[in-house]
Amino acid sequence: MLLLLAACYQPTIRSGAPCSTSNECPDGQMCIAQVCTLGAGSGVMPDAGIDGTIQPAVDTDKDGVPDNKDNCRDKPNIDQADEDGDAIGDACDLCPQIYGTANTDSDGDGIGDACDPNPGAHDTVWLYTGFPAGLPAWSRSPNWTGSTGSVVATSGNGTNDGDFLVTQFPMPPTLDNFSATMTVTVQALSGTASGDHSVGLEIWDKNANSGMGAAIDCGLDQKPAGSNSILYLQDDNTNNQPKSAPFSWTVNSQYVLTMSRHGSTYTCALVGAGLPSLSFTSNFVPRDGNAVDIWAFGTTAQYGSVQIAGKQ
Ligand SMILES: [Ca+2]
Ligand SMILES: [Ca+2]
Ligand SMILES: [Ca+2]
Ligand SMILES: [Ca+2]
Repeated sequence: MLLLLAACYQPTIRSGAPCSTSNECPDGQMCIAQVCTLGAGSGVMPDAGIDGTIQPAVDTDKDGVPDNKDNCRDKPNIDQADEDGDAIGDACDLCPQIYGTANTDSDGDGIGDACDPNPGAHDTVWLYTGFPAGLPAWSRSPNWTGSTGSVVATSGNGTNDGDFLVTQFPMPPTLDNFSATMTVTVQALSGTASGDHSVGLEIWDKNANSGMGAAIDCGLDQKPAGSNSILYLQDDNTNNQPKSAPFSWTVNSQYVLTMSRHGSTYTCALVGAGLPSLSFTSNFVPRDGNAVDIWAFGTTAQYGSVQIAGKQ
């Protein structure tokens, strides 16, 4: 008798529940106006067990996102953030800013080879943010706004213009070997047409802590009317030894820019095959856990993420 009852029992998931984030519903229901409605839909969230009953969807990391939709099944990441859009969530992407890299990690420190500041030594991520809550409470100039997943600076290019946001990370034992990487999209050239337009990363100097001039800049720059488009590395403190390489950058394209320091050698590079890289040595000493900022000059620039990693 019990067997007969079990065979006849065919529970139905009630309709009227909200659809999933990807507009899916249980089998037999359709997502209409974000509500699961009885119909001919073929949802995938619950799975039919071998006895015909409806089983809850598997959610290994219990973050509320079923495994068949979770871009990081073993780490809770309800936001499903994926900065580089390669379908590997930031929470488990060994290079969250670099699209499609093989997720290999030769030194096993949790930082992928393609973005490891010291590929043969153990490093830690001092800071990673995809700006999930918009503008963080960091030191900055006035002209910043934020929204979920990015921040934007709108800067002029006069004598007193230029906008910066100081990234903040826990002070490590040494700042000898580290790299800072950001994703940036210039949305518009702003300021005067006759002035420079640029974006970049900057490392502030510990011993010349007197303002924006006391730093080393790594950035993209265009002279008036879009001419002389370059990647450049420059010691601002003494305005000397500038290095540059031609690079024809444009608005509304996303770039990944990285600046590293290994001992007294500074390197500025665009991430990607065949893209330019520049290096020089300097006696600059990064000052502390506020050593790095991102900045804009004569541009409206959107920053999607910043990562700073180095030796412990
Ligand atoms: Ca997850
Ligand atoms: Ca990713
Ligand atoms: Ca590594
Ligand atoms: Ca490493």
